[in-house]
Amino acid sequence: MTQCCIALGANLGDPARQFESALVALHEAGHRVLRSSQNYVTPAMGSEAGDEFHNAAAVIDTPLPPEDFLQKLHDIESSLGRRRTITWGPRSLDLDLLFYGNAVVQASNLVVPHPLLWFRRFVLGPLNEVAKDWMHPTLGETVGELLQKLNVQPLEIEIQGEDSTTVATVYEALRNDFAANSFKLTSQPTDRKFAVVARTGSRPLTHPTQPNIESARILRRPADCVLESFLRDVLTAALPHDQLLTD
Ligand code: PH2
Ligand code: MG
Ligand code: MG
Repeated sequence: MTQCCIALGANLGDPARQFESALVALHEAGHRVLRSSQNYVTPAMGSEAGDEFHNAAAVIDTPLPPEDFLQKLHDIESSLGRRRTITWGPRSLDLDLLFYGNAVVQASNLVVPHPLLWFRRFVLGPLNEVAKDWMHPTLGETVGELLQKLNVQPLEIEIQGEDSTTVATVYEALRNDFAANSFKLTSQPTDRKFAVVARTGSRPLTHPTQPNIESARILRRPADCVLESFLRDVLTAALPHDQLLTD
């Protein structure tokens, strides 16, 4: 058995029931659900993501190797009604593998730890409830520490490959959508930064914002992705919001 962390997300149907059914299905398939968080209502990240999400996290003991466990999660998503249509579109159930023990896996179909978890409050918030002291195997920080980093304001983001005028213009376009002084953009390298946005020539195989494991605080922006909307997604995921719990 290997201890794993998973994230649960949904913004269609009855999220609380879908989460419950997913955990029951895992149990019935020979897993142990060691802990599960409350359900959090979180602002949707992504302009096509739809309404606000419900998010949760759980610690699961699995008898399966990583690829098979991921396949099991996908099977449960499908059996509970998920239809894969648009990337980041509304969904009735999304089950993501966050940690698999302290394994580091970088295969074409599976990247563990989940490469985007470190800036997503909708993942770290629930995860902090069930696995606060879990050590991120490549960042060398616990879940609690990663969440703390999201609370340091302003969040400073270095934008590579853009001049200061462009960065200032993008800041002006975004600032009214988020709390005053909650973030800062710079075109200059600094050491106190929260993240770096780097450009990639071509769209990565996996996901537009998926960074490489070895440069985990780097957000890779594909050349065809508009800086303003890219940053809006990152800030929506990272910055504090009204905290609503359900059930
Ligand atoms: N999942 C996405 C896209 N956007 N936003 C929130 N708040 N929560 C999610 O789980 C989520 C999202 C793609 O998996
Ligand atoms: Mg997801
Ligand atoms: Mg997913």
